[in-house]
Amino acid sequence: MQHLIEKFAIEGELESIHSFGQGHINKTFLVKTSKDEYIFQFVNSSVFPNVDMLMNNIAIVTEHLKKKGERTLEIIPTKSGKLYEKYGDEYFRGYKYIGDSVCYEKPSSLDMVKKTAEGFGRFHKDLVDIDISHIGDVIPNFHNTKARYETFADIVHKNPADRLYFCENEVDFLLSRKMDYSVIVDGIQDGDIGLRITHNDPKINNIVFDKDTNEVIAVLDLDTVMLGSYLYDFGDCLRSLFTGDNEDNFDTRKLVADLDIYRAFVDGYLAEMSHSLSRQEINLLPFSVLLMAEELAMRFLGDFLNGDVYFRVLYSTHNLVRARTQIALAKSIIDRYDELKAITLETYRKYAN
Ligand code: ADP
Ligand code: GN1
Ligand code: MG
Repeated sequence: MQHLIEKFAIEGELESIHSFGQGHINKTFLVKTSKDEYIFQFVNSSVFPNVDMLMNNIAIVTEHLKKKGERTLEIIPTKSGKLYEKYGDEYFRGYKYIGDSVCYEKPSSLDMVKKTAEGFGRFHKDLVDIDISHIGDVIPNFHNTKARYETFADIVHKNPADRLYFCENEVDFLLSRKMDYSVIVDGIQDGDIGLRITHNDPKINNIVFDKDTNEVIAVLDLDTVMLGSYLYDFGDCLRSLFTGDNEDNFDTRKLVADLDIYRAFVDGYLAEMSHSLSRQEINLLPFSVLLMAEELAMRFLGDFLNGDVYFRVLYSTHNLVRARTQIALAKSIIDRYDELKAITLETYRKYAN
């Protein structure tokens, strides 16, 4: 790795390399030199086959954010000016480490939930006028839930790893929600829902906060930035805030769609975005959380049935446990749907004038 890192335009002498962060996809390292600190990552090339397109997207988006006065990721090019270095089958890239920052796996207060929502809301707002003509589709159909359903139903039918026996109830639940999967995809096709540049992996651990003031410094993990719907980011972020670090937990009985978390998030998001959303998008905010929980449940369960080829797993039923968490959350959202809707409209009215 030392040899690889020295191909990049870093300043100072290399002092240490440590494994860093807890993502499911990339391998991340904190690298210290005598002068500065950096983040280096092996980009998972089976998840992201077109690293050229991915790095190009990040370069365009970070340039745009910088022009808006935001702090953002700063790519460290190689000494020969490339945005990444190929190493065997893997791709290696570097960023400046955003110092005096802290990153959380889950929120410790409602204020932090609100700030997370404002952070992603501002990210959406800043990118509303970006030129999209050079931004590529890094993972086609990433949040196309209709397509996710077709893939899932096909895996269930083929049962490739012979594991269907372990999860028949979970499969039945997800297949029974088919009516949900076309709502946003069809809305985009009909033009009721805008196609925008979105983050597509909007978790609290993809934001860095100031270690002293706890204000949002920057949005990270821009690998999946591409065209999508604001609803995907809204729903996916809340989905992950509801599960916190219980995504891998065996005990789903206590998992609920917490109304205070929802209220704080909607408040933060609409503070930035209330004037940029259509009526249809506002109405679908609570639905988007349900949809993202169902979509991720299909992805985890599909991967379990496939024999664990996508998400990094630590034991053989890991993806099944993760899918059960998302299903428990989806059921709680269905139970509390009227309350979530009321909170959405009440908050919207607060910002609409
Ligand atoms: P993954 O795709 O695997 O989630 P991330 O790009 O999110 O990888 O990086 C993993 C973690 O590393 C982040 O959650 C964050 O804590 C930290 N991190 C990544 N880039 C930076 C950076 N430039 N400055 C500070 N911390 C960073
Ligand atoms: C993956 O990289 P990470 O761990 O933040 C996944 C997301 C899922 C998440 C579930 C590119 O995100 O879509 O929501 O796991 N990212 C990709 O924990 O598939
Ligand atoms: Mg991440």
